[in-house]
Amino acid sequence: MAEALGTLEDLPEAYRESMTAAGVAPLWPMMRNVLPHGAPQPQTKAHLWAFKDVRPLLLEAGELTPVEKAERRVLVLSDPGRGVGAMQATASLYAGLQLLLPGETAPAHRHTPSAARVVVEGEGAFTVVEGEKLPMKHGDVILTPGGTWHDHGHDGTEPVIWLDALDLPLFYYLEGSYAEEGELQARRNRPDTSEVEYQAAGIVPSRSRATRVAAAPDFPMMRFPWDRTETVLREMAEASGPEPVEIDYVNPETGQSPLPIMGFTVLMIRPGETVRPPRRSSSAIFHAIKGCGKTVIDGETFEWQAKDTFSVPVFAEITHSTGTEPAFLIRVHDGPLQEKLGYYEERAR
Ligand code: GTQ
Repeated sequence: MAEALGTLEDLPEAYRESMTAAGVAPLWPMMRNVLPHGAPQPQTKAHLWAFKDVRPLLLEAGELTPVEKAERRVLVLSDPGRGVGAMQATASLYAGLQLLLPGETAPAHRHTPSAARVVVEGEGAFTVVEGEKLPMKHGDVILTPGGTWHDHGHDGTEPVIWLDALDLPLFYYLEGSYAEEGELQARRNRPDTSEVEYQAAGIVPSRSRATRVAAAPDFPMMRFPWDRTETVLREMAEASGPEPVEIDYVNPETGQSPLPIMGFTVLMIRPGETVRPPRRSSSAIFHAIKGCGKTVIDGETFEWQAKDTFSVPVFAEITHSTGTEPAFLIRVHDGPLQEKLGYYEERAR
């Protein structure tokens, strides 16, 4: 067992002042902060944002702030471990709820961070990414990869709300976050690739054509429609044993995560089922697409309903359960980033 390390107070006042004047600081009082033993000590605090609480505030923002004054009309889900106003829900993940009213347009821009949207409420909105028009239906996951032009529009009659997840905190930390503004994009006159080339598993365009089909070649499929995900999950639940029913969204050309930093899974919790995932080095944002249930996170119980969102810190011990109806939880996580950095880890419990 290592000895307790020296503290700042152990050092003579005059020496501390001389260090400060020289612009240096001793490592050893901070050693266990920057390199804690065994596992990280996250600043992130698990939190649930109930849709019923945020929705009225978002609709009020629709009256108070025209989209022209907002560019993106978003209420950011701030990690309570960092305080309201923090532009992050976990260390690496930003989450916000965005409102677009009928007839509004959120202008075209592109930025270094990547984004993904999960449609929460309302019909008729769409996102255009590199000219590809992606319809936004309830539960759909829509990608806007870093560097791609994107604008949002709305042809429907009711407000549309979606959850934004971005890898923005990392880019900001790296001093690599910036945006450019552009003109609204001309739209390709065809359905998005999820409705054509990538509508069925195991079928992809022949390689020579693949690059010509995609609006953004590294991101051949930028919309993951909800309906067929639910169908697959329900059929997996019927056909499989007691193991948890969970799917990953992947780039259909590579089988890898569809974005470089963020990954996406959908978990179906069967009626009466309890799911105990391993402790993971990744942090996550969960969003309930359908159903209700509860999740115990490091001993704290969060009861959630459809359309609620909650955050989970790194290495948390979590247990999900549900009542008499199946529930569907999407999980946005930073596992792909951690895989690339070579430290993604799961610990059995
Ligand atoms: O819709 O492009 O929540 O650029 C934050 C930054 C949404 C967007 C956010 C963004 C967007």
